[in-house]
Amino acid sequence: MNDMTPTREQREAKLEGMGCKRKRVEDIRFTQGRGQYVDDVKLPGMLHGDFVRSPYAHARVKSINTEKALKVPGVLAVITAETLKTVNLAWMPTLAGDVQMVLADGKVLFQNQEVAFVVATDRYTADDGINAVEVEYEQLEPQIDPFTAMDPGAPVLREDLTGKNTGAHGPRKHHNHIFEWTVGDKDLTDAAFRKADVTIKEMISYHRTHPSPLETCQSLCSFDKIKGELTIYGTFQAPHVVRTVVALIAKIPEHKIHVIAPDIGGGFGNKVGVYPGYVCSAVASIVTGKPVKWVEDRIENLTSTSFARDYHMTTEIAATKEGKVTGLRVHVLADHGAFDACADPSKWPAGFMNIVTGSYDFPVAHLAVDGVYTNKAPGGVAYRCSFRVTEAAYCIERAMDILAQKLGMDPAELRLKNFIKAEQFPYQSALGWEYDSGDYHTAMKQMMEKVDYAGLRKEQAEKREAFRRGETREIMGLGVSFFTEIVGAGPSKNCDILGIAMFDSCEIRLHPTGSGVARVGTKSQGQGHETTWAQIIATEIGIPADDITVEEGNTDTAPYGLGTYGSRSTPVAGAAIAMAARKIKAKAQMIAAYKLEVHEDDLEWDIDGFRVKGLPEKVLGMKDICWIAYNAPPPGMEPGLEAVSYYDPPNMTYPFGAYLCVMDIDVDTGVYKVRRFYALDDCGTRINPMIIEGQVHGGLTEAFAIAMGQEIRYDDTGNVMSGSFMDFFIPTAVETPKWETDFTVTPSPHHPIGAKGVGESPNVGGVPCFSNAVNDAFSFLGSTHIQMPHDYWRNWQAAKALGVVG
Ligand code: MCN
Ligand code: CUM
Repeated sequence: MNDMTPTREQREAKLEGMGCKRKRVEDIRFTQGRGQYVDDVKLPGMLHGDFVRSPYAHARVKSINTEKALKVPGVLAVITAETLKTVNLAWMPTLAGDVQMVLADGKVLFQNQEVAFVVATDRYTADDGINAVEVEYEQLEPQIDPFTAMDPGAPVLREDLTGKNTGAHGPRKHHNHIFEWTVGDKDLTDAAFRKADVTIKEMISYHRTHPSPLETCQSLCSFDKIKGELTIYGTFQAPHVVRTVVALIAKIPEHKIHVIAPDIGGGFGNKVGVYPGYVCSAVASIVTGKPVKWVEDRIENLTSTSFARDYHMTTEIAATKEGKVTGLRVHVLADHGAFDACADPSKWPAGFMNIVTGSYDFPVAHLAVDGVYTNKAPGGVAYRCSFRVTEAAYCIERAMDILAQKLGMDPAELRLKNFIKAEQFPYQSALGWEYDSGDYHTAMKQMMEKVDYAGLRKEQAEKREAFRRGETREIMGLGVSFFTEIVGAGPSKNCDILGIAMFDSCEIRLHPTGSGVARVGTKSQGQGHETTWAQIIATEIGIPADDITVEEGNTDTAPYGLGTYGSRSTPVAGAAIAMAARKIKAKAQMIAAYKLEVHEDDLEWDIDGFRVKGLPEKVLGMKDICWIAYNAPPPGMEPGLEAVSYYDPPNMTYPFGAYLCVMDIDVDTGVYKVRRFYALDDCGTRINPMIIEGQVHGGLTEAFAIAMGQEIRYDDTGNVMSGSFMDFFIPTAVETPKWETDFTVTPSPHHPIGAKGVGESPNVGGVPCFSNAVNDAFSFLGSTHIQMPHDYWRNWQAAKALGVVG
């Protein structure tokens, strides 16, 4: 061996495979302003469309007069529901089995609903056209409060559903009822409550909020009349699904539809749903024969596209006096707005809310969810939610604290007492899930040790005494949260979107000189897939990550996949990538065996190639194998080195984490300070620790925003009170706390590389952690549950209600 031969460590390092903090390759273009977003795409002769929107939450549309608008120089068309009816597109199916107006058809059902689409030579002219469209409305009584939506005298919102007593998810109890979904054993649960030593009951609300990505939703459609082909550029988290749905609805053959999701400036779930803008820009292109672009502004994004949460959860826990939980009963009132446009796998009207038993060994549980219509924007689920896991985690984590308070137990101790034990995995939950793996006690204890939990509790006790003595006006809260996520939708046996099974895919093609391209069915919106997917391949087949280009988002080139949301990319596509790589490796092994003149079984894999067992000098590197595969394959073998894998996972993956927040609140002003925030995440095998840390930082910042101030609010008549960043809290670096991150590793037993998702975990675990910190701070003054968001004003209100400020 001469001095130039790289060591094993050097060979390994060169790959930048799994476990490496590889720098984000996409950032080379993003940080230089060279990203290519939808609004950067400019096609010849392109027109611009924009919406006339409703000022009212509930009104009859008596007439729409477009005459004056059409006379505005530069305005080429005004599309209304009447126009859309000629192509059968006035209404569109939602992802939740409901239908939704594309443009107001006889009625408007929420403020800022799309009423007409004005197409003009530029955006400003379109706006002039909007101002010239005359709409006559007759105001109707709005239904804003979900709690009275099913009252006998509540106004009828959805006239199109008149006489329909059954919806997509079963019987409807009232004209504003969407569905009732129940899971679990009611009789056994009721019995557990009758026998319980201790019970708690609380209405825990997770308010309405919005993901508000930096880049709003947008599309650019171009219909080629000669070829009969439709090209759609759009901010799509799931481009293939868009193509299939367009093919089914517009009756254009699927191969004549080209969907391209270029760079996306943040999705956070906002870009899963289908919006009227997409449909209108496509129809407008067909009508005008020109490409038509639609770009939302911030107000439109915040007030009309997919909101998140809006779950009101009446939660009860039964327990023994020693603090062992014996039953959980939850009823949810879900406010879905005007149309049920929730983005969940079809069979799950309330997503994976039935993970509400959390990390605890509940012998029995029962969950019932009622969805109702109100005069608010439709949507639901979006915002780092893992399909309602955020709501479930908030519900159970708040409830466990309330139980601890009632029992006079420490909240961390109560959790340790009730955790599912490591030896119980795979664990069958009372509400029907099989948790694949976990080690909760180790994670919790690591957290408690790292933060000196006992020391913090001691300090808190002293501060409480000082507060009682009148020596300080500051109260201290310790927020504990422990969450279990369920990500990786999903096994096609229980997960589909509009009948499309939720597998994912990867195609890898290696080139003769030892580099290659990997095309994947997912679509990054900032998660760094171009970086991490290449790392999986690097480790699997020994080609440096830098030599692999990763492509996503073009339905003409990428294999069919279901896209990126629900932290499914690593659990599902990550597995497809490893499996495709393994197919390549299997062929490479045959080539190596032939070349090295041994039997395949006599070879072993070694970092970046094969070597003959017991003969470490007899090696053939992967780069050489690539050349041979094309230029001198073994007799009878097809040339080339490529593979494709479609992966249908056997189960979801179950990441988890232990978080702690230390907060100080000044009761006289309500001003809080996050003194410390510690987040331990376990997402199984870690592909890129730096990217994971970035995901956790981002998710915690969003959790902080939601728990501590962010809210989409409506007044009694349905006016949106938080339609811009003046009123909707977006934390900047100034407000954002410092994050301490940590981890344990419990690999998923069924995933080819043992990885679980992580993108949504910090939001799922973060919100209850902040909220528990605020509630813990106030608890010694006699409160049990203070509703989010915990902004300064509400903290001060809470202090006032507890009688500690005048
Ligand atoms: N990762 C890893 N090791 C693991 C798990 C994940 O290195 N064990 C890496 C992955 O390779 C990937 C990233 O972490 O680069 C996120 O992976 P994953 O958890 O699989 O989540 P997805 O890629 O499916 O992303 C979706 C998730 C969701 S649903 C929302 S919402 C969200 C989030 O990601 N939106 C985001 N994070 C976001 N981050 C940015 N910057 N922008 C968004 O819009
Ligand atoms: Cu639910 S927000 Mo993400 O799944 O795109």
